[in-house]
Amino acid sequence: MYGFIKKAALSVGFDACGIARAEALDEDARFLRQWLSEGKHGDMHYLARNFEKRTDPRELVPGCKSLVVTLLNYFPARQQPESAPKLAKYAYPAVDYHTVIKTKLRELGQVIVDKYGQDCLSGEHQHSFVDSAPVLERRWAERAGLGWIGKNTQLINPGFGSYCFIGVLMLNAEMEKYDKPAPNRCGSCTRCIDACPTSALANASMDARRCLSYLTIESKNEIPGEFKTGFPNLFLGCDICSDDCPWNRKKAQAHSHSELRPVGQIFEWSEEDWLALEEEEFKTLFRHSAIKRAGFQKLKQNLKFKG
Ligand code: B12
Ligand code: SF4
Ligand code: SF4
Repeated sequence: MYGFIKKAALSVGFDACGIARAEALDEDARFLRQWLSEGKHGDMHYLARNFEKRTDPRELVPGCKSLVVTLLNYFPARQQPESAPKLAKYAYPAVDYHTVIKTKLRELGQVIVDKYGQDCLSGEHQHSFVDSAPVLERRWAERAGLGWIGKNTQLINPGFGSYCFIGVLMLNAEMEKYDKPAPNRCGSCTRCIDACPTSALANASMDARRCLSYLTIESKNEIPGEFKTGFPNLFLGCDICSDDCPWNRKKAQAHSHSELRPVGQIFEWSEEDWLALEEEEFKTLFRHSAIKRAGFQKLKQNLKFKG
């Protein structure tokens, strides 16, 4: 079953797949509790909910015995011009990655059910997850041998770096074997910590309240004035600590997933074009895109936030 699932994941279009045994993440639970108690999650209150489910997948999906973890490389072949305000690369595709990955996970689930029967999935529960459920996806990817969690808190795959989305399929079946966690290969490097313009990273952990990705996407409030000095030329998400990581510099390779085709305009538009963008056009152009999550008003606010 182990070998069949790993092959099937590649055949539905994922770039890598690993399988981990379902168990409680006790060490992560301790870390997460502390992280939350320090308020490092900011206004992302959902991270404090469902603590038991978040730290033990068997609480989320009763009967879960194995986690099939998949990676989808999203490093783009083309990037925005240097002079334009930057979107993080995850937001380039015209179709939101949640939709793309959910579709592939469903296909994978079906291939597994066709071969091993419906009992592989637990009853009426949801089985496939990407981003929006209480699942510690990076830790599970690490446990499934797909890479390690770097000092920038990103999952780094030794073959193609960290520009990859993580998907998880929970199964009601034991495997004959499981993958082993990959060793951490950050070594003495501190490039991500040094590159972060807001000092959001320390001790392989993040204070999300200081992260530009949080401030430009997740936070409902205006970006605090203290970040004005040296604010980089970006307006939605942040890739600075990923761009600077030597593993991405050496290993990132352009994806060839047609489902992740970018919105063409992002390569043409200057700052003036972004500022002139009206809500109706925004809604049409980005109707299926991950940019929608931040919303038009937030995008405009971010564009105007300058030091
Ligand atoms: C909340 C969230 C954010 C927040 C907070 C980020 C953070 N570091 O927690 C914000 C908005 C800042 C964010 C930003 C980004 N995100 Co985000 N985010 C998430 C989300 C929804 C939950 C993450 C979470 O649980 N955070 C809580 C912290 C405490 O958990 P954690 O960092 O995973 O740490 C756990 C372990 O690593 C461990 N741990 C961590 N540090 C330490 C230290 C010690 C000593 C110990 C013992 C344990 C330990 O304990 C923790 C609890 O288990 C996940 C999806 C998911 N459900 O997992 C996506 C996810 C992590 N994000 C993703 C992406 C792509 C991004 C961005 C690149 C987007 C962008 N370009 O702007 C940036 C990257 C910023 C960065 N440097 O991490 C991808 C990551 C892919 C990858 N290769 O790693 C995910 C997995 C979504 C997906 N399905 O693909 N994100
Ligand atoms: S994403 Fe940007 S702001 Fe957030 S930790 Fe990385 S470099 Fe810092
Ligand atoms: S920049 Fe260096 S320390 Fe940071 S994640 Fe990459 S290898 Fe690790």
